[in-house]
Amino acid sequence: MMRAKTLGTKALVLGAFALLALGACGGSETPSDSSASGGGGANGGAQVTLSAVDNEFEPADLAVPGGGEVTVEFTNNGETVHTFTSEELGFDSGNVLPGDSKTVTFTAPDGDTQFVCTLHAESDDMVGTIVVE
Ligand SMILES: [Cu+2]
Repeated sequence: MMRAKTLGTKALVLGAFALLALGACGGSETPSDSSASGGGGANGGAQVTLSAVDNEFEPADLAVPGGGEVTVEFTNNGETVHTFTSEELGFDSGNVLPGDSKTVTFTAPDGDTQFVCTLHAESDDMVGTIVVE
């Protein structure tokens, strides 16, 4: 008698769970649009203040943003007359009496530009620099 041999076929169930690691490292990519390219010429321009004492400007280095109109409120805190003048930029406050102030508007230059008090530039070196940032 032959005994039929039952071949117990062991089915190895391979856990074929191939985890496909998609290259996408989680997280939503936020495309950074750099649409804001340009000189940043905002409407209205910038406003800065400058004062004069006897006999110098405060600050002597007047920082202004580049690329637009700049309005400077110039106040004379000294006891003598002063001016805020730049031949290069074409403005001149004229004489500003002690305690008075005057507003001057100009277009920001490309680079640092000197300004003076016409009354004391030579005698007291009353000069300043518009520093474009
Ligand atoms: Cu002066």
